[in-house]
Formats: sequence, structure tokens, C-alpha cells
Amino acid sequence: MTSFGEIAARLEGQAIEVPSWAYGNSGTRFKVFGSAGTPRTVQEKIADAATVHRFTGLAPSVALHIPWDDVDDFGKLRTYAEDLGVRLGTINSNTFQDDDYKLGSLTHSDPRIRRKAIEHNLACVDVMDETGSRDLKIWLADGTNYPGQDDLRGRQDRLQESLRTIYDRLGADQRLVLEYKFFEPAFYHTDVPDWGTSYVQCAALGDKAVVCLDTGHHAPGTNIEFIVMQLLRLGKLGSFDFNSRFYADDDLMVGAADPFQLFRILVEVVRGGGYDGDDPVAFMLDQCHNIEKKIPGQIRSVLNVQEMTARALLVDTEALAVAQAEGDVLAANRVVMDAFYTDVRPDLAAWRESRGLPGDPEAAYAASGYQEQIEEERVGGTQAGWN
Ligand code: RM4
Ligand code: MN
Repeated sequence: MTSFGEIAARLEGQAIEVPSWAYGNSGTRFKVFGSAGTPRTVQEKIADAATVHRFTGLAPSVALHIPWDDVDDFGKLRTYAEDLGVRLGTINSNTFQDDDYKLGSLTHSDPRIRRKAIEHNLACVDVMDETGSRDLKIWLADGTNYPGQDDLRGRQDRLQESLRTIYDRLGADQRLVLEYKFFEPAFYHTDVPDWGTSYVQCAALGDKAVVCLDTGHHAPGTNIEFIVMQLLRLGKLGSFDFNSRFYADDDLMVGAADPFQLFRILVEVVRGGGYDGDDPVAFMLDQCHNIEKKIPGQIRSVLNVQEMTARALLVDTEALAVAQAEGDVLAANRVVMDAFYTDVRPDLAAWRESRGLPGDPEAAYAASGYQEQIEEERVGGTQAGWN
């Protein structure tokens, strides 16, 4: 069995990007509950993200959504973030809230609307130039509700054409990351429903186009770690949107609904060289905290990823290889389960302290007074994108 001491150093470089929208109010289609201390500006969202990083050492960058986080001067916003100790990360484009996009955006049959959606993404690349961001993440709400509503193949062709225009605008060190989701808001078909579609669209574009795997975007029962393995094998796993789900795209705290699944995913990430190999996969959270406090919700989430990464690193790969070669089914499974059942929390707490971080970041945050301060100072914050 591998020991914590042997893997601790590999945890040092772990970075989990947090989403600006996690700090705004969010809810379901029935109700968005307001919460005290909600950011009123993008600067306040970044301050909250920086707070997560201060207590955990795990979240050095924050993802933005355009236009939710639009500002006049992104250079200034970048300096503001850096002064707080964080970077501006992935830029997410938003083509799902304008009336023009009711029947699609990059796939729309009307060239004017396609052009508008392309222009929005090009403007996002302009933002990336200023923020120093590497990734443009595209998630599309495009799809149809009824058979016959539009030509499925025509939409796929138009998608490729639109993506090509955006791709050609990327700088040498920038990437286009295409996220898939099997349904919702469209209910009959979705234009990028699965990893295969995202993969073929990206493969046709080139090396700078990669797939984003949002853990909540699959049908129930899907073997997500298999997809992780396959995309890593193909060199096309660009990033994760981590969250967890019981039913559909629940956007709950990562590791909350199914910690074992998170472990199995991370085992494949480690196995495939996606964790600390030459071209590491971007770890991000994509969550909404509807009823729990947002900053502690993000702290809990990044800690859950760290904990499961540690357990995944604990897998005794040599013993596993031997068992697999011998066809020893039970021994092989035991090696994996031994790592999963190892409680790394005390070791992680001590290790954090040895690096000048609080052993218990959640308790340290609760004792810090930050929550009370924002609840008092910030009145009227509603900065969720869909309010
Ligand atoms: C979408 C998708 C995107 C995220 C938005 C807020 O469902 O998961 O990643 O940017 O929600
Ligand atoms: Mn997502």
C-alpha cells in the first residue's frame, strides 16, 4: 500500500478553478433564494474566490462568464484579481439568454444569428487576450424540442463552420474547449449531447480544440471514468466541470452525491497522465449553491477534490498491474478499494498545516469573520447571471 508521505508532494501543484457564478444567487426554475452577503459586482465575486484560495491554497484562478462578468477594463480586473492573489481563468461564452437564440446560436439556420453568436465568442477571445486566459469554454443550449423541427445534420455542419471561425481567431497558447450536455434546455435533441460529438467537432478543428467534461452532463448510470480514460487516451480531455448530481444536472457540491464516482474518475485521470503529466487537464468547478452558503460550499468542494485526488494517488499501481496480469480479479479490485477506503483527512490536515495553511479550512473560514463582514456590507447583491 502506498503511503501518504509518498504522494504528498504530488498534491502541491493541485489547482482547482472556481466559477464566478458560484458566488451569486442561484436556484431552480421554481425559486431563486437570495442570500446575505451575495456579491454585487464581479470584483466582489473575485474577492470571494480569492477567499476560497486563501483558506485552502487550492483555488488560484477564477472562471468568468461573459456577459455576466463584463467590465469596461479587463486589464484592470486582471490586476485587481492578481492583487488578491488569484488569476482570471477560463472565459465562458454565453449564447443562451438572448431572445435571438431561442432556436439556436452557433447552429442557427439564420446566418445573422449565427454571426451574432460567433461575434460574441470572438469578443470573448478579445477578453482572453486582456485577462491572460488560456481557455474559451463554449457550452451551447442549442437543440430542438420536436422531431422535424430542424435538420439535425445541417445544424452539425453549421456548428463546425461557426466553431472554425472562432478557432481561427485563437492565439498560439489559447484553446477552445467544447462542453457537451445530453439534454436541457432542449428536450428532443441537443447539438453537442455527448463526448463523441464534442470530440469529432474538436478533432476537425485541430490541436487547440479540446473537450470539457461536466460530470453532471450525462445520462444516469453512464460510466464517466470510461469517458475520461478515452479522452485522455485521445489527447482531447481539456477540462473538467466538477459537480455532483442525484438526478440530472443538479450542480451540487462535487463529491457530495457519489464520492466513489469522483474517486473512480480521478483514478483514471492519474492513470492517463491528466493530473500532473506534461499537459495537465484543467480542473474546474461548475456548481450552484442554492441553499447552502456559497463560500463554504466552494471550500468544501475543492477539499473534496483534493481528498479524492489523494486517495487516487494512493492506488498501489504496481500491485494492481501484477493482479491484472495474473487475472486475479479480487486482488485487483482490492487494491483499488483499499485506496478508496483510506481516510486521508488527518494526513491532509497535518500536511496543510506544514505548508502554512489551516488544517481545517472550513473551521478557519467560519472563525475568520469574513462571512459576517460581507453579510453586513453587501446589501442588495443578486449577481447571478440568470436573475
Ligand atoms: C451550463 C454549463 C456551463 C456553465 C453554465 C452556467 O449548464 O454547464 O458550463 O457555464 O451552465
Ligand atoms: Mn458546465
